[in-house]
Amino acid sequence: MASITVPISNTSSNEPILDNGQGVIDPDVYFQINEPPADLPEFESKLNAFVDYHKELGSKVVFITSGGTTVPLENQTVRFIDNFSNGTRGATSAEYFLEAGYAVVFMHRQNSIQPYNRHYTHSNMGFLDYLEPKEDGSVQVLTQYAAKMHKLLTKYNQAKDTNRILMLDFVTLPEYLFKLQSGSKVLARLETRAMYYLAAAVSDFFIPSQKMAEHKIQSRDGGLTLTLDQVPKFLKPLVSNWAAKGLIVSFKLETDNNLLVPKARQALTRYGHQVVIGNMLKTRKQTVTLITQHREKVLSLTPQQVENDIEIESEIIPELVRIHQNWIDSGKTE
Ligand code: PAZ
Repeated sequence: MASITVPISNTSSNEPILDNGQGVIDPDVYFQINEPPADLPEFESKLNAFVDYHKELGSKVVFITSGGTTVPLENQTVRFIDNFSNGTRGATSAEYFLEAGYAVVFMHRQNSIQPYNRHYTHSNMGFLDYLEPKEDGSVQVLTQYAAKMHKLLTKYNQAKDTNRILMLDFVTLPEYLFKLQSGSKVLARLETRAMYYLAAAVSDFFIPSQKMAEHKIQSRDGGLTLTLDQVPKFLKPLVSNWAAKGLIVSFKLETDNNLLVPKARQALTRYGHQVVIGNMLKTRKQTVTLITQHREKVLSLTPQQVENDIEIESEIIPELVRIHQNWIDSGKTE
C-alpha cells in the first residue's frame, strides 16, 4: 500500500512549523516554504494597471474569486483532488456587479464558468447549435436566439471596451493562495472602495510540496493512503493586514442546515470581517443567508421566480452594493 504520510517539518531544523497547537501552519510560513506560481509577476502587473486605472476614475471595484481549487497529489502532477464548484456563483455575480457600475476583477478557476459566456458554454446546448451556415460562406445566429445573444454580447463588449472587467485565473490551491494574497494587497490601494467577494470553493486540506511524491504515484503497491494537512486560515491575514480597509464578503457552504448560521456567525466573529453569506449545497441557487454583525437576512427566490429563470444573485448583489456604500460613507455595515 502506498502511503505519503510525512510529519510536518521545517526544512532546516526538522522542528514542527505550527502556530496554534492544532497542526496548522501560519499563513506567513506557508508563503515562505512554497514556491509562488510562475505567472505571478504577470498577474500582478495586469492587476496593478487595472487598479491604477480605476483608482484614478474613483470606481468601486470588486475582487471576485470563483470556482474550485485543485489539490495536487504529486509535484509533477498527474492526479489531484478537486471539488464540485463550477463557478456559477462567481460568474453570475460578476454580471450583476457590472450592471451596478462596479469594475470587476474576476479571479477564476481556469475553464470554469465565465460571465456572459456562461449562457452558452455550460448549457445543455452545444455552441454550434446556436448557429447556421449560410450559402455565401458566412455563419449566422439562428433567429430565435439572436435577440438574447445580441443583448449579452453588447453588455460583454461594453464591459471589455470600458476596461471594467479583468479576467485572471488559477488552477491549484497554491496558485490561488499566492494570487489571493498578492491580489488583495494590490486592491488595498483602493481602500474602502474595494470589495472582496470570496465565492471560490477553496480546499481546506492539502499536501505541502515538501511532503508530496515527486513523480506519479504508482499503483503496483495496491491502495493509496493520503494524509492531508489543514490549509492555513487565510481569511485572518486578509482581514487584518492585506485588505484591512475593504469590505470583505466571505461564503460559507454547508450540507447540514443546523450548522449553517452558527458556522457563518463563528467565521464573522473569528475573523472580524463584515459579511458572511451562508448557503446550502442543494439550495445554493435559490436561498442564501446574508449575515452581518447585527443582522441576519434570508434571501430566497419564490418557485415562480425560479421558473422564470430569476437568479438569486439579482437579490444578493443589490444588498451588498448597499452595505458597501454604507461602508464607504461611514465605515460601518449595519
Ligand atoms: O461555484 P458554484 O456556483 O457551483 O458554487 C458556489 C459556492 C457554493 C462554491 C459558493 O457559493 C460558496 O459557498 N463558496 C465558499 C465555499 C466554502 O468554502 O465554504
